[in-house]
Amino acid sequence: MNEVYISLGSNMGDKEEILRHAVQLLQQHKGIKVVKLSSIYETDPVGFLDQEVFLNMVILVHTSLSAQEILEVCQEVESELKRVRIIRWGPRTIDLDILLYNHDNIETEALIVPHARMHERAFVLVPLVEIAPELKFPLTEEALQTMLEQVGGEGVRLWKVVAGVSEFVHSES
Ligand code: A4P
Ligand code: MG
Repeated sequence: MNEVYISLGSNMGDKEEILRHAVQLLQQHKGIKVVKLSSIYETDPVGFLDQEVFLNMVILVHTSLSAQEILEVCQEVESELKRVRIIRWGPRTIDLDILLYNHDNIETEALIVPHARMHERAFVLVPLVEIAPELKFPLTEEALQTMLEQVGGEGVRLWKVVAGVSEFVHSES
């Protein structure tokens, strides 16, 4: 069984419903079990600034799939949710990024894990540290908590506490 942390972000339409739908689609996959969800955070856009605020969260899944297979599933979920992307780092209905796959370092043409920019992004580190406070970054063995302290939590606000996986997946907003 592999432990995979995935970051979800949305800043178009009914963002909470889109996050919920993405988690539902992942959960429905027979090789994937969603085991933990962070709270949902409202976050100021990073990169391309002139766009709506995001809702971000991080989930932990247990899976029999390889990292490449998980990437493909994430991309299917993204296209299922009709992601429209015009500008790099610009608005998107949903973006799924693989943050960590076990403690592995992966570098292929399609996939870099740990995610290349996760260590500098409060919108990733705040929810990740919430559900995995003990975790260390695979490349440096630095505590994620320490990395978060260096980045600071600016622009990331707690928006909604999520009760649990089944409550989140089955409730309606
Ligand atoms: N790829 C490589 N490594 C990975 C990985 N670990 N997980 C490749 C997922 N994909 C990975 O991604 C482009 C390619 O990255 C994929 O084909 C895959 O093979 P994409 O999702 O199609 O493109 P993108 O989303 O525009 O780029 P990227 O790099 O995912 O964007 P970022 O860097 O994730 O930035 N501000 C806030 N507050 N909240 C956000 O969620 N998100 C972004 C997106 C910018 N600003 C944001 C947020
Ligand atoms: Mg992406």
